[in-house]
Amino acid sequence: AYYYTEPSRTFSEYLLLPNLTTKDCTPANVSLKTPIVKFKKGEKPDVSLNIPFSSAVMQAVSDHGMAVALARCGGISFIFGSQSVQDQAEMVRKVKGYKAGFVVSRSNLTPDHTLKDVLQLKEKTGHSTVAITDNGSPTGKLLGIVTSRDYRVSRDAQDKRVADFMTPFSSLIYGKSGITLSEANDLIWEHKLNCLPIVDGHQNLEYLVFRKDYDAHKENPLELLDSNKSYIVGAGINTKDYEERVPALVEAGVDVLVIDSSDGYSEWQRETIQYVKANFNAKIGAGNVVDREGFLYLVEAGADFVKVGIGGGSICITREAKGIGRGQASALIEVAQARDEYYRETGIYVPICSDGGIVHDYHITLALAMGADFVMMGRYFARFDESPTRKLRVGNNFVKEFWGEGSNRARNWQRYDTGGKQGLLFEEGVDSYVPYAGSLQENLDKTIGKIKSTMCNCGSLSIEELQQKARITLVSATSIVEGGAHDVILKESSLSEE
Ligand code: MZP
Repeated sequence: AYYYTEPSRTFSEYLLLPNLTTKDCTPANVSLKTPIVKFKKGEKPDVSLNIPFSSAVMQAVSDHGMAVALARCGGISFIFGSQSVQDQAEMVRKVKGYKAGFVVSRSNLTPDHTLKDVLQLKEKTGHSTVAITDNGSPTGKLLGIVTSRDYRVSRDAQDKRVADFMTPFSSLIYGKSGITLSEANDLIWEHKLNCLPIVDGHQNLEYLVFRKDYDAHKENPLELLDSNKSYIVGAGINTKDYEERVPALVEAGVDVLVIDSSDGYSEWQRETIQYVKANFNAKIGAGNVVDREGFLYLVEAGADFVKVGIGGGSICITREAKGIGRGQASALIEVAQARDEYYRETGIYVPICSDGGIVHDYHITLALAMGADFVMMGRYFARFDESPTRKLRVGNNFVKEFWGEGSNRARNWQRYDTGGKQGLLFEEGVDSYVPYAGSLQENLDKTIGKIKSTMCNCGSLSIEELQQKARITLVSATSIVEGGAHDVILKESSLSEE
């Protein structure tokens, strides 16, 4: 056997040291844009994200609802593959069908309502809507609602609805213009117009809706309308039924595929990647791996990105059940070094995704600093309204259900299969609850705020800069204690004692 001399380590064993923060290094100037598929030096990746977040390929996390919500915030969901090919393709189709930018609908909302009210209305009516607020936050004043293509109202009624709805907001509505939405967008940006473009089902502009006090510099409604484009979505596949699953997903419009497996260093994965590359013009990630050899094997097989992590997931008992895995930080550091070396030698940059084991928000910043281009999270997203599971009351707390793909509940045997008899012989995941945490957007805003602030402490305005400049130190067990509140009597606990 080969013995590693260093123990394998987790994120909580590391801290970042601050670098000089220059005056222009403010959270507002930080960009979290990141590539998720490979690209050649000097070129741009075909698919990138505005925030380095992806939601896990899990029944309890990534359905079409989560996918739309996360894509709207700039991330991506990978729709779970442990369901029939038809059901998974249908979910992808639903996400791609959420084409925003068609009709402004009438509702009982007034300018005093907030995005929260819109979300409640959306839940009640089931309409797919994008709400536009004056400062982009849920508490901002509502400027308008844009519904999707499938919002059915007759032509006349629709016109009336637009007019009625916009009356409280608008100072002016221009009638039919005969230009396309993208032409309109160019005009709007060139002239910095304070307006919303409304288009018909053929993407031709029907109205420009203006609001007197609308400040186009504060918020870019066109970005929220994501123009002429649908939301980005990924989907998980396995190494067993890919010849049936991949064509259906591609046909449904999926943007990125990923082979979902607890151990990706296998000939099964190489064959799957090669099948996809030979038959489709599709992007495909592979994994999971925890070392240099696994990374290079998948890259040479043609993977567009590689997922890192075995056994660190919150619901995962693989390490206990089988004794394989590696501390997430050690795995990531080694794979990132292999990726950088590969880039220097070939000029091809292969993004890596740190998957599983993120517990605190700062773990995300650490993962990025250690070389991850984006992270994948299950537990984090499972806590929100948008995850597909039930919200329950346990004692005095609200919780959401969250179960592993290797649990008896999910029975995703393909994820753990190493050949041989089909079926799940033993469990590698648990069925659990996570504390309910509210809406995705509110929580993401906070997490992103923390990441950007830490990046400023590290003097970095982009993920790439953070990766180059970060100074990371190991912490001793005693100094971890020093990091929390200590040697004080916390007010909350002393009050509850009374
Ligand atoms: P976490 O964000 O909840 O800590 O981890 C989520 C990750 O755990 C998933 O993306 C996947 O890689 C992994 N996972 C999913 N199910 C299991 C299991 O049942 C698992 N063992 O390990």
